[in-house]
Amino acid sequence: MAVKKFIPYAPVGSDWSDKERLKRVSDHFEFMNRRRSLREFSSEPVDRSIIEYIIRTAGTAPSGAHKQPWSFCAVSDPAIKSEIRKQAEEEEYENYHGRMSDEWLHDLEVFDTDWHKPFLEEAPWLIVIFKKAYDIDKEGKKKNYYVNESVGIAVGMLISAIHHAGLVALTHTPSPMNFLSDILSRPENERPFLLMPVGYPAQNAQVPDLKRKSVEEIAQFYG
Ligand code: IYR
Repeated sequence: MAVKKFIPYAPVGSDWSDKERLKRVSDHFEFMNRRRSLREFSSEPVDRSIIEYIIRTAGTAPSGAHKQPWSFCAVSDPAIKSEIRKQAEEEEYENYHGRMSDEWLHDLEVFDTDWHKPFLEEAPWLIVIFKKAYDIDKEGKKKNYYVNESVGIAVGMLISAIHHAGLVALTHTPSPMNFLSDILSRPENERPFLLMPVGYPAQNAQVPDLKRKSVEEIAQFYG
């Protein structure tokens, strides 16, 4: 039997008034609503300590049975970035020349994307997120639970921490992306989940003119 050990929860904000709470939550919404995915990065360096804190924040995410089934590989080495770009572009070339359906290509028109991925070299950091399908210890394989949900939540928190730092990112999923395991020499139990260039926006960077769904469109209240 595992030992059950509980400690007191240290509550946050128990002394806030409703007014204060509403102000905080609406300010936070306005702040998060300014986040955009970018494809144009400045090559200005970002301190490793900033990236470390962003990853620490992602590591506070909840996970199935608290297994924390994630691994964040932060790459700033130009030779590794260049190899990642080369192999990602090889896959993306195939995607844009036959592997993606006409409907998919049509849906991507507003983003003006193609198989070229210069941001994979221009951004000062690439954070490659791996999910751990299972863990391995001295006794052998150990099960992880709700791995996609857990890693998805952690990446959401990573994105939010990147925005909080005044940096920008792109959630990029070259497909297939097994090449990332080889380039970064990841163990057999880790599978690539997302590739995220992180840095400052390029000067005069542009983003597509997208609209977000309203709360009425995304929420249903019962009671
Ligand atoms: N992976 C390709 C295509 C692509 C797919 C989706 I879904 C996007 O939201 C954007 C792009 C690429 O990165 O170009």
